[in-house]
Amino acid sequence: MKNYKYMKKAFIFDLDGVIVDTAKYHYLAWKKLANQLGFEFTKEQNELFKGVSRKRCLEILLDIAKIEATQEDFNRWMIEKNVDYLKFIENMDASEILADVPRVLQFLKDHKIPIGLGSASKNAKPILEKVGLLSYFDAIVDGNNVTKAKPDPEVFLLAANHLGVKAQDCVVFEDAVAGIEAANAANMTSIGIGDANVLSKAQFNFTDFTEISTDFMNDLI
Ligand code: B16
Ligand code: MG
Repeated sequence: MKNYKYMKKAFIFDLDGVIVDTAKYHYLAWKKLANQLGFEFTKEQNELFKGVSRKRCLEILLDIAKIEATQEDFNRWMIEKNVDYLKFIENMDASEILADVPRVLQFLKDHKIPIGLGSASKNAKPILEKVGLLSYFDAIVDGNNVTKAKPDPEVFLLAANHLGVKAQDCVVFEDAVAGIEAANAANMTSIGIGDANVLSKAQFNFTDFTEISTDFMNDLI
């Protein structure tokens, strides 16, 4: 007997921290820039950057170092960081996909459920291509398509729109607090991937996809 509370019609995935762990490459690129500007940037500080747009990350970085930049410096550092980041992700491949993500994607494909991406990254598409997952996605909404960053729901609402599904019929997988807030604000079912204490506003919590059973997925669809 179907649980009529759910019957979800589309699933939207965040990228960094959900499908792949690109946070470590973002960290290396931001650290390189920080060191070049004469200060240290720690892994703990990098936590603040998860799910946050590139522009906002640089603003936070400069705040940490109490550096006042001209618009010209700011723009140049944004470009430099991204050039370095692209070098770090150049050789990414399928081995970097987080555990059991392909199993859940395949489950959705097998059940003909539309799949979307909702990421803050402007590099989302090439990353999905490198790791060989691009063909799973029916809609990709990323940092190139939105004007408002998470926790604004724009990215997920746009993805639902592209998938042709009502917001309340969508499920979102997210690893960032701002992403969970965005999913909740969009009136979607939010699933936190990571530390349940940090992602306490999520409707469901899992440490990673290995904890997501087929029974659970069956209950949702
Ligand atoms: P880019 P997500 C986010 O990806 C990252 O978590 C965040 O650290 C990064 O600053 C942001 O993408 C922008 O990335 O510089 O590639 O445009 O978690 O929203 O998939
Ligand atoms: Mg993320």
